[in-house]
Amino acid sequence: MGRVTDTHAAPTPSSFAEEFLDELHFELGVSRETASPTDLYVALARAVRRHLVEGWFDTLSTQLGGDSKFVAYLSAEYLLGRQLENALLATGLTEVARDALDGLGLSLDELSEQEVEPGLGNGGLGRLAACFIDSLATMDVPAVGYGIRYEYGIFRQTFVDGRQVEQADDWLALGSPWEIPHPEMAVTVGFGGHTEEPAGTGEGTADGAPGPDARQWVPGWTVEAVPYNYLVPGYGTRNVNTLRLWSARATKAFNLEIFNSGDYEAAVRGQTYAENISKVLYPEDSTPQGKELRLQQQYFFVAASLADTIARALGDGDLHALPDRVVFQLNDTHPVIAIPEMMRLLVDVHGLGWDEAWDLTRRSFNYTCHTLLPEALEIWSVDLLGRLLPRHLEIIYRINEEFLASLRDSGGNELQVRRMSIIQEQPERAVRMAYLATVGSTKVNGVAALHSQLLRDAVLHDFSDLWPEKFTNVTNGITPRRFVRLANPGLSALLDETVGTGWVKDLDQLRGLEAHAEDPEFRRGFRDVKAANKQRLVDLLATRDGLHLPTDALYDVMVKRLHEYKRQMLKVLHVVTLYDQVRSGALDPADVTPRVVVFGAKAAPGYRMAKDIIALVNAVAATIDADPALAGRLQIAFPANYNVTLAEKLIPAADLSEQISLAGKEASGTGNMKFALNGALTIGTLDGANVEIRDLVGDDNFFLFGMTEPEAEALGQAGYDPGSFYEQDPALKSAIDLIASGAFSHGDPTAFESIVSDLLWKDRFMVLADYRAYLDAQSRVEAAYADPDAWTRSAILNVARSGFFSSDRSIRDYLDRIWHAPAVPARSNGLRD
Ligand code: CR6
Repeated sequence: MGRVTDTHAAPTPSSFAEEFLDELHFELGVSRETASPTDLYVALARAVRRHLVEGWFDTLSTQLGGDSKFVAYLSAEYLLGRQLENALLATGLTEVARDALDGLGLSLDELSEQEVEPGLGNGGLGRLAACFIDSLATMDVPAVGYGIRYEYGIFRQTFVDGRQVEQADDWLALGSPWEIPHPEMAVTVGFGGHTEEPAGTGEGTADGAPGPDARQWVPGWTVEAVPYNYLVPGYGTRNVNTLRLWSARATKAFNLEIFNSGDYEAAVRGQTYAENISKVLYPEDSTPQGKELRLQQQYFFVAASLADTIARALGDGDLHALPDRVVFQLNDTHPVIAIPEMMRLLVDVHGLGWDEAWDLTRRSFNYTCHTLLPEALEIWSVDLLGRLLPRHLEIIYRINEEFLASLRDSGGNELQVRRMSIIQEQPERAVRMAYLATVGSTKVNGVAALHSQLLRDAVLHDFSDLWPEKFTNVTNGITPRRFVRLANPGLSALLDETVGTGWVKDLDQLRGLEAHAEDPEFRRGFRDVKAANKQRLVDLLATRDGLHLPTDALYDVMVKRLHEYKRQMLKVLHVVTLYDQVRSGALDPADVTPRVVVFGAKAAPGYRMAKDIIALVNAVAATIDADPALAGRLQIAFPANYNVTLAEKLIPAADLSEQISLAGKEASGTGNMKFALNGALTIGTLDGANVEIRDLVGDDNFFLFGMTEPEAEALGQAGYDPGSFYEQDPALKSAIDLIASGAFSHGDPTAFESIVSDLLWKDRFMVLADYRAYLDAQSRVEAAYADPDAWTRSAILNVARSGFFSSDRSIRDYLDRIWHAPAVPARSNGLRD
């Protein structure tokens, strides 16, 4: 880095301006006159980053020096969102930077807009990981987030003729000022090859000699994992934690061998092959595809992270101290190959006996399950695993053998043994990663109370019978820094005035708002904030998407990945019904509550039905737009490429939050929490964390509808017939017939045939069964919205009572129930003195 920055003296606009220009001139090598907006942004980001580094050094030296325990969060996804504003907030430099830039004739807000968000995740799971590392840093917990530095994150979505088209997300194209690469710290990761007897087997000595259970893995090829550090600043603390993302690079040996054989082209091909590993994020949310490259990605980052963790936790220390020094959290099944990898390290590399190694491994790992859909539980064929990771497959077999033997010993019958086997036999032999995770972990948690209950009762029922104490719940949360403080400055100012500024770190303080829900003055202020947020959104969507939207309408928002279980179709049927009723004269347009229905959703590129639903939403939007009868009354806005950046503008503008999944299918949801905390009322089913939201905000302030999970289950058991709902409800029949008639597809009745026939004949997620209840609930929404004062009161109570959904609380729960890793506040090290 160019010059030493004196971070002891509080930065002033002029010292900050100097740092900014230093970066621009001496690091980027461009002058003020020739700098592009991107150059200016990058210089700004780097100037801000300087102010994180000292806290980061202090954090590292405090944590590494002592004998504290640290959390290693293993996650294949981190959906970070933009970094600049968050870093400014954490360093308290927002106003200094703004003034500094003003003085140079530049605008902080305009430069912030240049940042391309790192979209290294698909949806809720990746965003949860990002919220968790924010909370860990804020709470001074020693923690490292480990993951993959995908060269291409989640695709950019555009619409062509209303259909989704994916474009590569080259987020690194203009440089990435937030990362610090360390090629000199690369870790070698092996793949393929075979296993053999190690030399000197049976000697079982310490110091790395092979123990009695050791095998020697001779990989067929290797790649290097290069760490890239991202600084994760805590809010209101000196602490700056690390997010370490691994990037794949070809090893020299890998290339040389082929190169020496004279085939230059093959050598380069090899390099490309190796580097493919971290090339692209798989765009499936919840439903994995089981591709070989995906398993390579998983093992790649896990192997590098474990090597790193052991070095960090133990240095040259005693392996037996491992569970006291580090606790691994497996974010879903994606990193579960870490369990056999840890066994391999302990048994084959460090010479521990099997039983001892297994004890240490189990005590160090914990597993979070994020799903209820059976198709979302990862399974790897033994064929593929054996080819890619032969030693790991042997280890998994032995883990399974011993586990099944223990089941039989304790009287388990063969049926039970078969059900619980880590290896499934049909339709092909494959490893059930969720079972491996459960057997190899101390604690298994679900992500909302209902979800954890269903894990115990259904998905992992046999295991919870066997080990009831292993199962626990940690309800998800969201960071109030990004999703309230930064996303909703108007509300934040109002909160500061009303309950003080402590809420940003202690969200329970929002309770103090309750008393003000009855105060007309406060309500007016609250309403003004919502109106300003709508205006901000309308302005943004006008420039971003060319949409023309009213501000004086109910903003009804459904943003999340497109998935049948989330039931965007139910929302479409509601809109189509309104349109249909106006069209047929059954409903006077003057009686329609002015409403803007906002959708935001990406579909997995190979998910046909999801893409058809996107096309239908756009088609309905266009048809309604073209109909003067609905002008100013009903409109659909579907901005393309929903991402974290857009969410930060959309959520604060919402009046109504759509959380309408079939009960028993959405593990938790986290968007639901963001909306409630920004003063939207939820219309929702009793699913995931909706249950807890409703318990907390009160039934009067929540629009509940639809079947409960046991009801949906019973209907399925009884033989669900969607056609009977269609036949019995004229409005539903008419809406579906309208879609089938081609009314939204220029008269082409085939355009949405796949959707219509699926609804009528299959409807796996029971959209039709909940249609009537949903429409009734929407009528209750309209009635409530007609009374602005009562609505505002409910919205205020939603904010006041949702403090529980801070990710700080989630982390506290993880600490108390699972991790037991005390906070270690960073001590100033006087590094620059
Ligand atoms: N798709 C769940 O479906 C949950 C998040 C985070 C999900 C969602 O309900 O809120 O995880 N699951 O826990 C998976 O990704 C497997 C998700 O984001």
